[in-house]
Parts: sequence; structure tokens; C-alpha cells
Amino acid sequence: MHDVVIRNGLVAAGSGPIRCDVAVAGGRIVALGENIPDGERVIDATGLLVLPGGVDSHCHIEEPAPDGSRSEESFITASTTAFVGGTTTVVSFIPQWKGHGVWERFVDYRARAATGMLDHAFHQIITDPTDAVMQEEVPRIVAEGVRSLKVFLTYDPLHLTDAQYIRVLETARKLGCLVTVHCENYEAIQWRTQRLLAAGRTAPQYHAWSRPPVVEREATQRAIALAELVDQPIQVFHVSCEEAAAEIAAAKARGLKVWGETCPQYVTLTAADMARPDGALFMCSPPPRGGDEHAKIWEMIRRGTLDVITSDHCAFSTSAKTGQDFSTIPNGIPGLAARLPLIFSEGVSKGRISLEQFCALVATNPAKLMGLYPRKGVIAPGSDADIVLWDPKKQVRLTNTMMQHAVDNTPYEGMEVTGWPVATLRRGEVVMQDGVVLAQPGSGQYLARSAYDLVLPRGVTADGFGA
Ligand code: DUC
Ligand code: ZN
Ligand code: ZN
Repeated sequence: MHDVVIRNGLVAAGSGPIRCDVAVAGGRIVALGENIPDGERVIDATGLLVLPGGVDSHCHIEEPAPDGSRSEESFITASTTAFVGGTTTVVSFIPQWKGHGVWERFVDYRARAATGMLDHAFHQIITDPTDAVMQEEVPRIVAEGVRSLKVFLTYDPLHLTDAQYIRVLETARKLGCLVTVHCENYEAIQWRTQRLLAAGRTAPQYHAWSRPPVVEREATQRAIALAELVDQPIQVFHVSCEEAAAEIAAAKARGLKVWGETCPQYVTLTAADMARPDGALFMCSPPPRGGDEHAKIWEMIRRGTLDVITSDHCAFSTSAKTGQDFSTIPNGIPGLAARLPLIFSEGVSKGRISLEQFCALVATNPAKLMGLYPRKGVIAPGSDADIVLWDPKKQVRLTNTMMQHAVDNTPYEGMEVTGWPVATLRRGEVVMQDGVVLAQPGSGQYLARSAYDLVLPRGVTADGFGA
């Protein structure tokens, strides 16, 4: 007897939408077909889409800082807001503090994540690639299932020099990890920021002035060039503008293993939002650009230059974002719950992308790039039964309360969307029904990742060196 049978829905299976039943047993999808016998629980999905649970491979959750503080979303509140928005799996970030190692942080962070309800994997941030870290500790955490290293080319005190970045690329190549990169030029932003502050231009809107597209384009070009030098696959995070996306397109055209990510904020928010009285609530990096950039980003999504859409969820309360000059306001916005509704509405409901493209962008491709596929990101026999029942017609006006996250603001307040998750199943368990989260804290599983082909080096460098 099956645990759950979902009937009468339009199922977004790997090969495209089909009308069929979905049978679940032991937390996995066991069959797609017609007239599957009743299970212990039968869910009627008439009028609904049956979609793979969202995989959000870029979320900042409960990241501890050296001073003992940590980002405001806990793994429990992150799980709640994720399930509300139809996301069932996240990849979040283990910090490294300069002057410290990574093993202790991995152990601590793994215990924190175990308190939540989401299935979860980790990126390891590298800010200080010393011999001990790269030769001893990173191999240890890779053996524990961490298969992606995250680096920043900007931010004090996170950014790496080119030499340090090359070292991370080289280590990742040896260990079989993906390298994910925040691409903005640190020195250029410093220069612009000092000029703006000296001129008394301190308001949130000057955040965008301090880091224009050329700053992102230059760092993206450099990140790709050095990855090509080392022959190491990379993913460029949160692409905000066509200029940076064009660098990725050129790299792909040359056959390099370079993937691009964008986020809902880059197709829904603009730099003008930061000029509002509550402008700080729209501040993230890279910043939202001019309104005409949205169509260009959609085009880069359609062409396959940008492979995944994540939230870059990084939640701060209004008080934490108020009262400072733009250079000290923490960067980041919450988006775990809003990601799928915004992309479905702006993408599928408005005819910019198909339902298959939507599922690929928010679930299948992030799962593939993170080495979680086919366990996650697809509705297919053998995969985990992470499923969202989606009402494609429901119109919703987004409010902060609806997001059910830990903070008192959402940059998407008041936006209208068409399409909304009605229920979320994680490994076959209904963890959200009509906005009510039902999962028990501590029920999320750690996803240890093993070596995966997608991030194997190509085995060629421009001149054969080291290949
Ligand atoms: N940008 C980042 O790089 N990280 C967190 C939030 C943000 O806006
Ligand atoms: Zn970033
Ligand atoms: Zn981020």
C-alpha cells in the first residue's frame, strides 16, 4: 500500500507536464501512472499543478559571525518560510572567519542546521586559504559531503586576492568541488564609495552608484578567466546585469564549464526602489539595476546563459538596516518564500518561460549543479517525494506576514502574483497546507554530497599546463 497517492493533477515530470497519478512510499516517488490504487492518504489535485519541490541553492541562514552574532533567520524560521513558498531543499553557507579554520565551523553549523525542517546541504565559504585550511581541513569537510566552495571577490573582510582565488580553484579541482563566486571588484567599489561618502552622498540609493554594472562585469570576466587558467568549473552567483551575463555566454560558447545564477530581485526590483524612504530594505549586492535590465535578464534566462534562479535569502530586520550610511548597511534581502511565486508569476503566467523551464530553473538545474540530482529537483520514480501542489490561477498580493520569515520586512510587499503553492510535501510528508506549516523541528535531513561528473575539470587548459 502506498503512503500517499496524488490524483488528478497536471504533473511536471522530467519530460514535460502529463496528467497522471503520483504514488509515494517510504518518502520516495515510486510510480507515475494512471489508475494507481488508493494509498493510505489520497490527495485530490484537481485544477492544480504537481511540481518538484523548490531547490534553493543560495541561502544565508543562521550564519554565525566572529562576534557571536548570527544572521536573523534560524534554520527553523527558514524552514517555515521555505515551505510556505514551495521550497523543500536549501544549500546554505558555512562561514570561515579570517585567521580561523573551517572544521570547527562545519561541526557547529551542521548541528544548527539539524534543528530545522528543510533538507539541506552546505557551501563552504573560503576567506583565508592557508596551507592548513586548504591541505587538511577542506579535504576533511569534502569527505563529509560538502562539494562546493564559495568565494567573494569583494566585501571586507571576505574578499580574496587573485592569488588566493587561484589557490581555491586549484584545491577544488583536486578535490572535485564546484567553486561559486560573488563577482564584484573590491577596489573599484572602495574607490567609488569613498568618493560618494566624501560628497555627502550617504543614502541607500548611492549603494547602486557605488557598484555599477562595469564593476560586476570586470569581476565576472576575471573570475572566468582564472577558472579557465586552472581548468576548474565555476558558478557565477547572482548575476544582475546583461554585461556580466554576456561574459558567461561567451565562456559557455568557448566550451568552458561556467554556469550562471540570477535571483528574483534582478527581474522585479530596480535601483529606484533604493531611493524610497525605506530604500535600505531593497539593498543587496549586486544591486538591482535600471528597469530595462529586467527584459535583458529574462532573455539571458531564456537563452540558457543563466541556468538557475535562487533567492540569495539574507534577512535583516528593518532596525538592522536603518540609520547608517549606505556603506555600512548590511546587504541582503529575504526571498525564500517569494522566489517560486515571483518567478512563476513573472515567468510562466506572463508567458516569458514555459512550465518546464520554470521547474528547471528553480529545482532541477540547482539540484544538478549541486550534485543533488536525481534525489532532488525532479518528479520521477526513485526521487525523494518533494512535491508542491500549485494553484496556477490563484492571485495573491504579497505581504510580509504571508512570508512567515523571521524579519519584519519583504522588498516584495504589495506585489501581485498569479500562481501560489497550496501544499508542500517533503519526502512524502505534507509539511505545509494552505499556509500552515506542519513539520516538526529537527526533521530536516543533511544531504552529504559525493563526487559528481558535472564538476569534473575538462582536462584541458589553454596551453596544456596542469591538464
Ligand atoms: N549579497 C551577498 O553577496 N550576500 C548576501 C546578501 C547580498 O545581498
Ligand atoms: Zn554574494
Ligand atoms: Zn549570497
